[in-house]
Amino acid sequence: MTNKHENSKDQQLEAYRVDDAGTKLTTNQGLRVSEDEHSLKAGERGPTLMEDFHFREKMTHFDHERIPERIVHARGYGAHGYFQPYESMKEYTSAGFLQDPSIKTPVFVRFSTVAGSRGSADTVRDVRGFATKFYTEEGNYDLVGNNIPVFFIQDAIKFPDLVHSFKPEPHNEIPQAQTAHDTFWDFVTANTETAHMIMWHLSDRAIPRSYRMMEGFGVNTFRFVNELGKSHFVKFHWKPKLGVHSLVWDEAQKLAGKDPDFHRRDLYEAIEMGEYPEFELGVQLIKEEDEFAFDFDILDPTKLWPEEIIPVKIIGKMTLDRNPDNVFAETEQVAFHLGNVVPGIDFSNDPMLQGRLFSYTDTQLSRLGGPNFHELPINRSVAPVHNNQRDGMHRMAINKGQVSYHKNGLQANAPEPASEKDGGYVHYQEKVDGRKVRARSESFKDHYSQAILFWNSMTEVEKQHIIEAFQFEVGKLKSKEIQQRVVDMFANVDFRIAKELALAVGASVPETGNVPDGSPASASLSQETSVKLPNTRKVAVLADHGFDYAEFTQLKADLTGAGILVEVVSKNLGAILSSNGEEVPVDHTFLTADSVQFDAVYVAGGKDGVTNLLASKKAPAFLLEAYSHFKSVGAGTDALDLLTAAGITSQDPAEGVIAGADHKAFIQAVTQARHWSRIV
Ligand code: HDD
Repeated sequence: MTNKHENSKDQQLEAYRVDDAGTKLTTNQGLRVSEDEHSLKAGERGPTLMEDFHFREKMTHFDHERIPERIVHARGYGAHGYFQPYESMKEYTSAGFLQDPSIKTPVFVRFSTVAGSRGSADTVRDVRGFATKFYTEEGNYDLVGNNIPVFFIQDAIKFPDLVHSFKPEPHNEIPQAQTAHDTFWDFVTANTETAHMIMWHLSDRAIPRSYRMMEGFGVNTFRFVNELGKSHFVKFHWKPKLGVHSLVWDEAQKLAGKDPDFHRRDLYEAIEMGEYPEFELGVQLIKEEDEFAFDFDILDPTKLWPEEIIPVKIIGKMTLDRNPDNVFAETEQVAFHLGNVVPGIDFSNDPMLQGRLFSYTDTQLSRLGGPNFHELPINRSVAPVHNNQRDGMHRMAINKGQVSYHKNGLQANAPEPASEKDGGYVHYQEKVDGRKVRARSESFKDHYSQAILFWNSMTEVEKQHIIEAFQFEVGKLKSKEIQQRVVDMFANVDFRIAKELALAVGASVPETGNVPDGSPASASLSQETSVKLPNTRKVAVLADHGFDYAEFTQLKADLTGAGILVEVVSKNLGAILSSNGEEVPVDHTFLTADSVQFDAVYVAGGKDGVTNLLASKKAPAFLLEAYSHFKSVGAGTDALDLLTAAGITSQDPAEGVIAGADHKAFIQAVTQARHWSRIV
């Protein structure tokens, strides 16, 4: 079902789209150009002439093609879509787009990494940004979140320090898009409020399998206000329909070289093939009067609200169904700001939220070159814009008339402030009483209990990954002193972390851990309980001349029938010939593709085909690498030799090793994604 709201942004963007197909080349002044390969010269071998306006215009524009990248979240990728509520949220908020389940609101989402430059790799260990712009009929509403529900620091004034510590070190600009260096861990150990977020940062959450398979969180505490003026504190969640899944670290590092665009490619391709990513919107709500009812401060952004205590209410779904036409115009120029709210949504006194409210608009002024960035097509509200702001760089609106001030008599006081009943935004009238102090509340002083909660909630495999991530990150440090400080700090979370880290980096093992017994766990924090689906999982089928065509065709039908994507990898591109003379096109060679780009690997059946695969060393290596990343490995009839050549036992096979052309079992294994029992 479509409605006028759903298409409002697309229709607005249509006015700005340019299609160059079938057109004549012109200058920016509309003058047709007769020639575009030679500059205007005094003689064929002579100097270029000043009067060559075409050369000058082309070159000047090129010279200024780049704009400053975002100071954080520089590398990102976006998509259009829509949001639709499941039910009216009238009881809690007057926000128009949350009232009517029949109304679809257009959205634009930008996913990002935080630390790296615009050209860095997608699969680095990092927090992922998850920013959503809702183009509502009441103006733009921006939900600017991350894929981790808490943050490193408690007060926005420390954000520049945090960012300086994780960016490449200033004296040599090394390392790119990594936190495994001295300045970051120096900051962490000097600012122990980071402990909880560090646990998430070193967990599998920081190496997602796909943007489509990660959660999103608004992080800060906001307010919902209903039409009667009643307020609830609210935290926002995005829950992916495909479940929450991750890469393994070795795979993530290899992907950073083999396919630095892994996540953007995944998102782009899924949308192009109609596999639209879906995320449900959830809210946790706390009554205003319960502000102090918990053993943590609900305004502290280093704390989550355990879902067992404050359940997540699922209130709607976002579907991303269209790739941008132009990444620069849309994804790069989009400007988010969590101060972009609509009536019914308001702020809390969370000291990080308060500081963020300044930073986002401010940063766009230098990034997008002046105060008119709201007029860029991707940033334009679909609600009409009328005010007395004027001029500035690149102004596009042509405001008519004599009047540009308020109050006025010459234009009957228009544009006129709207009453609350008429949609005018009225701030929630929270009573505030306090002295001006540079201080932090006592209630923000607990830095460890939720780091412990997170650790307690992990499965054994997830704990192992966290310890290995500690060993990697801290093992890269040059300073022995900082290494020891990390060991000592995380002894406050778990003694095992401290001990295994100390052993790995040659630091002293602390006497004991400092953790209270019987501390709680929260089931929602582990990824292992997440939904597992076969949809859009990618399987590499290794095949060569002489493969069994009937079996291959059946395999492809069975896998694609389950929603799994199948790509053929062989020695050479072109087509491979089956034992009965049928042809199948090859998608990749062993040089152009690697096991890390797939979720599972299958060896096509057929004796001659397998013998041909065995002749190359590449096929067994491909298989073994997938196996070592705990992925499913399958083999068709007569294909066991390749598994044996790879060192993967075929007798008494390990979990996720499916021999004998058992397609059903293979699909189940692929759905499972990783087979952790193989960890020795
Ligand atoms: Fe931020 C960008 C998310 C804390 C200052 N932030 C930015 C983006 C996301 C977040 C997703 C990228 C938006 C896009 O795709 O264009 N930031 C967060 C979250 C935080 C957070 C979830 C913790 C709750 N940020 C934070 C603080 C400050 C900033 C404390 C400063 C006071 N963030 C910025 C910024 C950026 C930004 C400098 C850089 C580019 C931009 O805004 O547009 O203003």
